[in-house]
Amino acid sequence: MNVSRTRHSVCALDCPDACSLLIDVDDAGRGSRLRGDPTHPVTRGFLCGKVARYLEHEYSPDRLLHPLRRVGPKGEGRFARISWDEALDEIAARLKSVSAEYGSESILPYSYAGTVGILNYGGMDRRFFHRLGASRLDRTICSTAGMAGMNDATGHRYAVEPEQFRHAKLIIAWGANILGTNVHLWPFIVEARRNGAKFYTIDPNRNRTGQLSDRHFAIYPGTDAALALAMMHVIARDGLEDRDYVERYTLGFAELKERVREWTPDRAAQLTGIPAQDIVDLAREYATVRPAAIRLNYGVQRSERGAMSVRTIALLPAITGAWRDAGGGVQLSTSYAFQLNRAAVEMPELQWRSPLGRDARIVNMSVIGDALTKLNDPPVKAMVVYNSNPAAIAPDQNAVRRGLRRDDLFTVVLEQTQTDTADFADIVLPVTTFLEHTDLYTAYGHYYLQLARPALPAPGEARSNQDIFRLLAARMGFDDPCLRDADDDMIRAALASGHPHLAGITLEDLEEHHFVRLNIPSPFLPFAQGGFGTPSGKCEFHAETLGYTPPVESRNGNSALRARFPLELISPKGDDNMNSTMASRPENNDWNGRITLHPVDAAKRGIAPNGSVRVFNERGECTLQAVIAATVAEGVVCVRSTRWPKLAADGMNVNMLTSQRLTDKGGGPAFYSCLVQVENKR
Ligand SMILES: Nc1nc2c(c(=O)[nH]1)N[C@H]1C(S)=C(S)[C@@H](COP(=O)(O)OP(=O)(O)OC[C@H]3O[C@@H](n4cnc5c(=O)[nH]c(N)nc54)[C@H](O)[C@@H]3O)O[C@H]1N2
Ligand SMILES: Nc1nc2c(c(=O)[nH]1)N[C@H]1C(S)=C(S)[C@@H](COP(=O)(O)OP(=O)(O)OC[C@H]3O[C@@H](n4cnc5c(=O)[nH]c(N)nc54)[C@H](O)[C@@H]3O)O[C@H]1N2
Ligand code: SF4
Ligand SMILES: [Mo]
Repeated sequence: MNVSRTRHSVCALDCPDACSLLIDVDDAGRGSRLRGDPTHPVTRGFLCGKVARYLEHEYSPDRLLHPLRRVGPKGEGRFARISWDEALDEIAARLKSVSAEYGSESILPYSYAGTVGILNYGGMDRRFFHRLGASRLDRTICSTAGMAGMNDATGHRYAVEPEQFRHAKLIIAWGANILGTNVHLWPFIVEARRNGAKFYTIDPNRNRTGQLSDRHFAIYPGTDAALALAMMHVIARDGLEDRDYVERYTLGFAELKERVREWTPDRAAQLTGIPAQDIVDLAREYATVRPAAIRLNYGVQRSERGAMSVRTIALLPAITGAWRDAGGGVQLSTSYAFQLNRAAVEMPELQWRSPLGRDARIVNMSVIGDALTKLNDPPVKAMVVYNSNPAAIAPDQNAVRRGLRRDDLFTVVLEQTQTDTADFADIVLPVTTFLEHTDLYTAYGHYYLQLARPALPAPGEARSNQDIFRLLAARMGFDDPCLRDADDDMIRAALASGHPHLAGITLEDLEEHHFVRLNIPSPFLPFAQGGFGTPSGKCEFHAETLGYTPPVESRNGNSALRARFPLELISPKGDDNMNSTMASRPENNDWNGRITLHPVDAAKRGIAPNGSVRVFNERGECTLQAVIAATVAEGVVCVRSTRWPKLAADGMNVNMLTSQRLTDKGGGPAFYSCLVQVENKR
């Protein structure tokens, strides 16, 4: 292989690690090898198994190369090639007519994080839809409940930096499958353990990470707040709080102490399934071993009380003073530190030049099923989908599909491959991968800002989201110069926020160095001396609003529902796919088509290993293969997400079962609060 040069890029998948990549490119411009950048302090020269093989996707015969128009019924997947001119003309004409007849808010963008690059995630598309007066999408599908909880706990949603985990003496992965979803944190944990640290996991599923821990706490789904409150009970009862930290930097500890008096380990044991003595041990150890780091990931907040779960957990380090130490505190997400000028990128003020002349209504993406089938003020008549695959990843698929099948809904899908969602499109537009376009990258698992330039040519007629929305704006006749801004103009606008974390960081720096650390101290100890984003600047406990309510769909929730659907279903991430991205690889399709049951639950139902089972509830059903293992507790079942429905024999995946019920705060989906029944398939 003739490697003519090595180029830089950044992995754009929705992963905390935001890896810095190196790609070998031969004389013909073809990429031959991908590897992690050894100079990046968190990537450290390696990639996860998924993206090490990304060139298979890049050069896959399944890549979409030309615009397509649907020629068969919706969902069937029959399309014919058309030119870009025809595609753009048709889209512009349809958007105009829908807007004229039903109002511009009948148009809905639907997107999430197929790429997390600032521009292609949310740049020219936002400007375009603002100018059009389209409905605004509330992008809640992943993390908003956790953000709300973290915000309640800390005000500023900062996090322990990954590099500091090496100094910890106790590390708790709390609803965080580190080996599967955040593997670049792992080497720091290995280093800490070599220096004597203990590593614990708190998770309803004893996955690879749990199997490698020193101790695993098999918590029942959605009961984390009860555990955290009982830990507070033990810490306060035994006087293990950091009195100095509590006095200087927190507010309301006396009331908190009173409030958690009722949260005895026995009471929490009933709810969480973790024995009372284990809760006592965990609380004592957490309060006395320093530094103590909690890696809290988003798994915890995909339950009905997800925000409260995150909030109570994130209060723990303020009680024990863990925030003082390098390697102490909580990491949920580092993203808050990237204080870019998003408004300059998205330009919400363009809404005032739209036919509406005001801010448009907001539609929550987590209830897209209802939005497409029930909204009436006005109904959704046109939808433009990009960076997302709602026909696989959105909850309550039967509702979603009823919506997507509507013949009076005009649907445009911007995609790399022919997903289930693309099968429902009227027009499909081929898009680039992150190796083929420019973008600016933040991260949610480290503190380095990165730039990527195209490393490979786009195949066929594929274009970036940025280019497509510029073209569409022109076709619609919008003459605002900002709808023609170049990528680099928008990156400069993003960097010019005036925030001290970005001071002095320029496009030229990023061009030269590829990644640049934010202007934050090293180590970054955001709350070592208070500094919380609250009115008092202290961590405010607000004990009167703390508490635990079981999810409706859980073993302690609605008993009538539980009598019919006695099993708690969680559907966490697959290790080797990224949501539905790369879930079409045969081995992932196979893995994601299995359900793990506890041996007792399997025996009760006469289910044999590898047997075909029907999993169902009031919303839908799905056929899966049984795996029988005590990696889940009795009463809990687990399916990896997210299979491509069209690759399953019955055309269904786990989201046939999940509900459109929203979290306590943040309007997120309660994917992991889901009751089902399982029986042998007849
Ligand atoms: N390999 C891989 N990596 C990914 C992704 C992927 O699909 N695959 N997805 C990316 C995305 S979009 C995100 S948001 C992140 C998410 O990253 P994570 O939050 O780490 O992923 P999840 O699998 O959602 O949940 C983490 C763990 O929480 C557990 N869990 C479920 N319910 C509960 C509960 O009630 N309490 C507790 N304590 N634990 C619970 C699950 O069993 C799982 O092991 O990962 C990103 N990285
Ligand atoms: N049951 C269950 N459901 C879940 C979850 C779960 O844990 N369990 N997790 C939820 C979470 S946390 C999330 S974040 C969502 C994720 O849901 P999505 O954000 O929909 O993520 P993906 O399934 O990866 O689909 C992203 C799509 O974007 C495309 N894409 C990539 N780059 C580009 C680009 O530059 N332009 C365009 N136009 N398209 C691009 C990819 O080809 C891919 O088809 O799923 C949610 N659904
Ligand atoms: S998916 Fe995550 S771990 Fe894998 S290469 Fe991308 S950023 Fe790195
Ligand atoms: Mo996510």
